[in-house]
Amino acid sequence: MVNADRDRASEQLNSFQGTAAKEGGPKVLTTAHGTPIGKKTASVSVGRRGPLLLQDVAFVDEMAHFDRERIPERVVHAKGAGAFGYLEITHDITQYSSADVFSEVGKKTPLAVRFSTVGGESGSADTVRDPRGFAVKIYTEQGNWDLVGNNTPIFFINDPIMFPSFIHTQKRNPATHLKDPDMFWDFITLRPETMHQVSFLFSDRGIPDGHRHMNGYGSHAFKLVNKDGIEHWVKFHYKTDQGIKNLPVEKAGALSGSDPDYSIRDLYNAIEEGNFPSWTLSIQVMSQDKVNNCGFNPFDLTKIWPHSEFPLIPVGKMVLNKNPKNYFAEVEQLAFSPANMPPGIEASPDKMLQGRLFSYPDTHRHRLGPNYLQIPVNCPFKTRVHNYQRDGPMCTTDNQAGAPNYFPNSFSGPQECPKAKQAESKLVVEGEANRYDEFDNDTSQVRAFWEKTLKEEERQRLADNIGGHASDTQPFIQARIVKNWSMVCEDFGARIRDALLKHNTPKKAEELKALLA
Ligand code: HDE
Repeated sequence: MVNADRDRASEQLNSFQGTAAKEGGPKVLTTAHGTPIGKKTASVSVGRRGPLLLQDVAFVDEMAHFDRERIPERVVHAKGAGAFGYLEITHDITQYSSADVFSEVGKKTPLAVRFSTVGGESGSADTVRDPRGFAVKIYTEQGNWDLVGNNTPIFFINDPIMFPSFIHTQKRNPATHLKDPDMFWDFITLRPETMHQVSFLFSDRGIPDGHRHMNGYGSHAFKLVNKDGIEHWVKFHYKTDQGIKNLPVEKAGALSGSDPDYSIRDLYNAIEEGNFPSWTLSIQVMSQDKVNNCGFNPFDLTKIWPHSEFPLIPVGKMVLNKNPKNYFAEVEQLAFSPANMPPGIEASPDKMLQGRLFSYPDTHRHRLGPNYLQIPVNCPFKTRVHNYQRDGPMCTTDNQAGAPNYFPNSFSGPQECPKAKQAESKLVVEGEANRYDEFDNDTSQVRAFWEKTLKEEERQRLADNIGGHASDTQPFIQARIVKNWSMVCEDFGARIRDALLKHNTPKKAEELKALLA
């Protein structure tokens, strides 16, 4: 019986019981190899007081599996919530892309989504200040298309070689095993390209109110290719139809203690109640000509494409209408990769994207094993996989039975697809191979965010949030924060300085003043 006075997440077990009753009541308990178990609450012991016998197969079966329950959690984005639904195309963009998913207005394609925080472990609180992951896997008839984005259109860095170091600064200090603000702000201030994303992160949008009230961004530029081989560069945007809602800092802090799973619960309940969240998918489009004449590098992930110049073009609607039946099977094992793109959608030269094309499948092979694409939630079930890959741990399919395992062959093994060959764009590149470590000193987009996007009270909260968080760092790092943000705008830097002076101990405030004098 379901109790109406409790939320749907709390009532999950009652709801299972209701379904089981309709299906004839509880099933017979068995070992993993299917043998019925007569007594589950006692192991076989010699006499009342033990010892135990190794011949108690049911005990060994249970314990040995328990000993292996954990797989490595995601190194980033470990805490998350998943759901299922569909993408419905509402506008024709076949002039830009030949991808089957966009082929006709009204077309619906099933998908899986996972929202997440980034830095914390899988048991960490949902309401922390952190970017949110916004990963969408669309099961298209031409294979899976994964858009593995965040709730921000930009990122901290623009070269993937910096990513492990950057992430380490958000993790625990190697000796104390504590979060360490010195590590974070030291790195941030040594790499000024982070300022755009840090300014976004410490603004009100840095703590979304659950996962339903935030936007998602593909963030990188991608290339769309149409049926005639014409190419355009695009950015993908998922705008929430629920409206943006953020949590005030105090409420978020309180929730971290009282309901650390706030966002998971909110999403689960909304879907269970039939209040299906949705997002509007749009693209920004840039021609090659524009790329050549753009005042900034449009493939630099620390930059946005201004909407005034590159307006949103509507594409479709994403609706989430189904909760996972089992979290581990369908969410923990969900494996996204920006490298999963059907013909008609391709990578851009964005260095971060290029680095990610390698990193994600690599991580999945480590976390889930080389046959991770056979796991139902990862399997491109709208098509069939035919290739020359075989064997490996945990092969759970027929391993492509008797089909030839080498190519080329004369025995009807899978053949190349001329249409896919035709759809693939040609890439012309030239240049000197080098390690280009350059901050282009262009802070104009951060300044525009501060001056034009934010209202007065939002500006003050942003400066306070930075000052409050960074007041735990050493004065020499604080001085660098003020110096860097003053490069964006004198007013921005001055307000952070004031916030630091307010939050610092009197001794640190004096030291900071001396350093800035
Ligand atoms: Fe990720 N990222 N990332 N990332 N990322 C992972 O993949 C990585 C980046 C994002 O719900 C990992 O399966 C590198 C940008 C999301 O399962 C890992 C770089 C953006 C998720 C990984 C980046 C993201 C991940 C960890 C720098 C937004 C969660 C476990 C080049 C545009 C997906 C895993 C989910 C997860 C690597 C930067 C989004 C290690 C090397 C930029 C939403 O592979």
